[in-house]
Amino acid sequence: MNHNPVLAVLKERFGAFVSGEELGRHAGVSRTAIWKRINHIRSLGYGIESSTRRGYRLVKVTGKLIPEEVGWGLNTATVGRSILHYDEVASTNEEAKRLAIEGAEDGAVLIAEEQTGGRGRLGRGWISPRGGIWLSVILRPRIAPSDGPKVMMLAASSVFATLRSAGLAASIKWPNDIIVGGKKVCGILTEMASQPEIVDHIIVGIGLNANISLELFSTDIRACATSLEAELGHPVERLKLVQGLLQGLDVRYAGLKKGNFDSIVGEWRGACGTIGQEIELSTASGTVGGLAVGVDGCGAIVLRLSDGSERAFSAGEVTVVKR
Ligand code: BT5
Repeated sequence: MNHNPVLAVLKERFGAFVSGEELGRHAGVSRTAIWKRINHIRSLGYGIESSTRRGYRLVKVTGKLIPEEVGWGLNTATVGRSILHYDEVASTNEEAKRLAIEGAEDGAVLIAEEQTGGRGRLGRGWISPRGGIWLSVILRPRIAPSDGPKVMMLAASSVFATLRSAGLAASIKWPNDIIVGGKKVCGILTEMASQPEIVDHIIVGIGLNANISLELFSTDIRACATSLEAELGHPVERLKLVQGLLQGLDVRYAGLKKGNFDSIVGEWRGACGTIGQEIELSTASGTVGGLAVGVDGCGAIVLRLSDGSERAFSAGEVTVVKR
């Protein structure tokens, strides 16, 4: 997915000079036209040195999650077929919704370095400074709206698997928080638009606190949030994480399209640290306690109450009761 042959050659030969003539040959343009291309690549944040005699050499790659980086070597069928990058945007989910309505393709990905109006669930906000991974994926599965929650589950499992392969002991907290070291490192916001019988599109918004200093959070948020950098004690390679995540989403999305719902629910359940625990659930109408025995087909949590009855709750904040 690299539409920039000049950049491709410079990357392959990182640190070595490549003549303008050779670059021109790869790009199918004249040696003099290369100058313009080089300036464009510089504007993407790459460091390129030039020498009249020897040509150009790449000395610094961009640290940004631009399509030229994320798409490079990405081996997916659907997710990431098109990638859009924003240096700053209000919310990638908002932007994705707009593009989905305009007909954006299945699997389109939007990534921002920073969000100024990041959104959480139920009208809450999401703090999204530079250093994090803020992205949305537009999915168009041909499924019934009642199967929509499986998309939320496959997204959480993808983040879970990505973090596990990065060596982090992650777990999922119902409904869809990813927890590391007892604190929230990632939140997911899925938003669905559908006809009565069939889904039109689902926006999967993923906010992962990658290289974020916890000082940027208010004391309230700091009490329950963490970042990968804080947990590991060193910055993470965002590019690798994003590519792993998109790959993970792609595989699971292919499964969903084939109707492999059981394996999606099964994987999510296995990763969910909430199921099997005594919890307290605070809902709009009060707090209930019980044993979390599972989730129903709508993604609602099923609690076994003290009288032995079971009840499903579709929203609420979970606190695990320490015994
Ligand atoms: C979520 O909401 O966890 C869903 C967050 C989804 C964010 C992504 S980023 C890309 C895409 N574009 C968007 O605009 N959104 C998505 P919720 O469970 O409602 O959690 C929100 C609450 O978590 C807030 O009220 C804060 O208390 C807290 N919070 C805010 N920013 C946080 C952060 N960066 N890390 C951890 N907690 C945070």
